[in-house]
Amino acid sequence: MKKLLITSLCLFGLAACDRNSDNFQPAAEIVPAPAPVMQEYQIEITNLTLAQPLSPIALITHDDRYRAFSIGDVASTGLEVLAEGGSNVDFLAEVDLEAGVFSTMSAAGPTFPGNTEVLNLSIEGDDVAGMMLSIVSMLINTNDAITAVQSLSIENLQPGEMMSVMSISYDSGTEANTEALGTIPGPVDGGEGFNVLRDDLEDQIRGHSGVVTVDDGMPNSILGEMHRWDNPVARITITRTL
Ligand SMILES: [Ca+2]
Ligand SMILES: [Ca+2]
Repeated sequence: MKKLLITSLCLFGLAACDRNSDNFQPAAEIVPAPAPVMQEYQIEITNLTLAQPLSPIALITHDDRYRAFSIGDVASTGLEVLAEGGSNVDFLAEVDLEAGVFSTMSAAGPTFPGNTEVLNLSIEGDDVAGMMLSIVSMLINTNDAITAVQSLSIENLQPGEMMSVMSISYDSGTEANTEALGTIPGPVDGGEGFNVLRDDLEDQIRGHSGVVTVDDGMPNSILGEMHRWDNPVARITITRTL
């Protein structure tokens, strides 16, 4: 009996050993996820005008499927709100829904003449192929003038390198340039800003012809010669810092 019992235990033991061997799993090795590769950029926007504060800068990263606008376009409602009143909230909400848009950002406040707004952009991922920047802002002592940089490629910018471009002005075409009291949201007037109907005649985005002002014979203009500008409106410097 003893012998049989020993054999039986031995068989059981072998079986148990085999089973344990089959199921043996080494403790899972915990491999930390690789840290994301980051590209970092500093974007400086300098207001070159004498007396045209720029509304909070709207910054968009995207690829070639997106374009903020083209000459001859009818401005979207969001762009009309930005161009007449200076708020970029509706514009960026529209942009966020567009194909090819990676990110949107707004400056916290206006950029006053001579001042420089600094925005910092971090892009997560190991590839910036096709990456572009667009920037839109209103000249707020106007009826509906904007300045913009469109589809600026940053894909070849290496760490430590910088590039600089100038932005010109556009008429959003959503309001006649009456320069009249009550129609301009900037500090020269404190007027209404956005109005979907007011003097909405042209409905076509064009290069801006500039302002006339009371100093150059437009009697009802609340603007003076200080509010004129010659292009460019802003200098945009992009430095890749990482
Ligand atoms: Ca206009
Ligand atoms: Ca309008």
